[in-house]
Amino acid sequence: MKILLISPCQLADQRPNSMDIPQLTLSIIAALTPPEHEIEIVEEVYGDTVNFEGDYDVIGISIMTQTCIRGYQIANEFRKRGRTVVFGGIHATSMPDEAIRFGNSVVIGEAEGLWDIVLDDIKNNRLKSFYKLDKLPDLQNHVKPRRDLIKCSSGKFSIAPIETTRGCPYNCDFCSVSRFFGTRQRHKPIPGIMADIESCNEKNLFFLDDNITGDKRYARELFREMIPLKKIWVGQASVQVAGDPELMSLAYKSGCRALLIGFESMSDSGFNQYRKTLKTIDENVAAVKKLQDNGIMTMASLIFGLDSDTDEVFDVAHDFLTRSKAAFFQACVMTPYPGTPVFHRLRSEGRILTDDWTRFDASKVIIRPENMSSEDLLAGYNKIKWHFYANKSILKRAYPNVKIGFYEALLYLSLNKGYQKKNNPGIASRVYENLTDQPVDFNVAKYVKPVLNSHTNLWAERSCLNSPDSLHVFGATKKETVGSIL
Ligand code: B12
Ligand code: SF4
Repeated sequence: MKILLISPCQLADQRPNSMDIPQLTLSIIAALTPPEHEIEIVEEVYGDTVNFEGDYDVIGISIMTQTCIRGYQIANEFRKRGRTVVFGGIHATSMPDEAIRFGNSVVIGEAEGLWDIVLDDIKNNRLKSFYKLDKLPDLQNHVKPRRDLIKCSSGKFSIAPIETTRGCPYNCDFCSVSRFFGTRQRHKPIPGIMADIESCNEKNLFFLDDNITGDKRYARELFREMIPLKKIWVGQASVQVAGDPELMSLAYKSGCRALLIGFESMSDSGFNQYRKTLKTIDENVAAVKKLQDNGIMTMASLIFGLDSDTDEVFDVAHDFLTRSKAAFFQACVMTPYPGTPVFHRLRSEGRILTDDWTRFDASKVIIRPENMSSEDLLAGYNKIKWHFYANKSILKRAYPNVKIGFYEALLYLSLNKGYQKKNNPGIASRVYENLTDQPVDFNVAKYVKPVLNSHTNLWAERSCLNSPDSLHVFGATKKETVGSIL
């Protein structure tokens, strides 16, 4: 069969600059595809165009919440032409009843162990609406991604995405990761990762893992093995890494130059709620400095609009960023992603202002916070980003970061200037709300109407309009059974 895999990109104004890191997802699905099939990949974010007239047998679309509407539009076009559409990805997993209205089938959760069955079922005309494994796949048998099918350069940088683990033990209530990938970290075997890295021509690597140092023993071994490869890499870790001098030193030697650290909350009660952060601002400042002393720059990731936040949170965050001289800053607005406890709480309290999924990108105010107005959240969010990426601030924060070396100085300056351009407050210039005559009922048909074709099953038509409760929770306590398909 001829298969087209698509990663859609929703908003026209996000296309050129929003994502500098290529996706690994579609190249993994391509690698899971039996060799008898022909595969093409389209990443809209890189300007690839979808050929709706192509003679494809199967269209696989990977959707995140903010890209799902575009994914549904693409699916409609293919279904008008009688093609078979299969959805997968974090949004399809969170909202399978929604996704099935636009596709012939939905893969809930990870594709390993399912994708070849889906293809076999399509070939034999017995495709089911939903496929889901009862247990998380074992990454010991992971496949080597089809890197020949993806682009690894964007703008000035050429960077290859690498995945070593899945799952996160922290289970933050606003995040879908531990609900999707489980609360226990699963690892890919290190020899396979080394072979994958060695096959990358790119000097620079990006580790997709939510917490590359989550399992310190595994991380130490991985970093030791990486030293002779002489790559440069960036990744994401929890702040606890700064408490382990040996791990920081090994990370640096293996090529680590910057880590995104999710500090998330800057308010006192938030510290308690999101335990992965250190207790006080002083401790967090000290952690960033320790990383700098070990040659590693920090991208501090903070979320604004948590229930524990008052408008004072912006001053606390500003103080933290100024004192720590963090190299980069990822400012997120609290976004209630479907399937998370925060979604249910805010929805039941009527605090989600829009059900337009395109606005769920963590950079737009779409909620009424508990302890400040939406307008104050927007103003504080815009201001703190603007201050951080002002020329004066870039200069003030430079020294401990650029002293690391020439390459690091270049990275510091180019990323800061890039983010300065991207973080123009104009981008998030208003609070996003539904029009007054449009209820926030999560009926996506307001934004894109499903097209029916001969494959559409009655169940999909009768199914409830949405079920944001449906994200399957894989917890450590869940009874693990042999994989079965719904
Ligand atoms: C790395 C990463 C990034 C990187 C790179 C993204 C990229 N190019 O891949 C960067 C930093 C650029 C980024 C940006 C953003 N990200 Co991000 N990112 C991640 C992260 C950490 C890993 C993604 C990944 O590659 N995972 C590994 C792959 C293999 O997993 P996967 O994509 O889920 O695919 C598997 C299954 O889902 C399934 N599958 C997926 N698609 C399909 C399709 C078919 C047909 C089938 C059968 C199966 C299938 O099979 C795959 C293999 O099992 C995730 C968290 C996470 N752990 O997933 C967040 C995550 C995906 N990001 C998130 C967000 C919000 C964003 C941003 C909006 C943040 C922002 N404000 O800028 C942007 C949006 C970018 C965009 N695409 O428009 C959220 C999405 C939430 C949601 N419900 O949509 C996540 C889940 C993080 C979170 N804490 O909630 N991100
Ligand atoms: S926000 Fe980060 S630490 Fe919290 S559950 Fe998500 S991935 Fe884990």
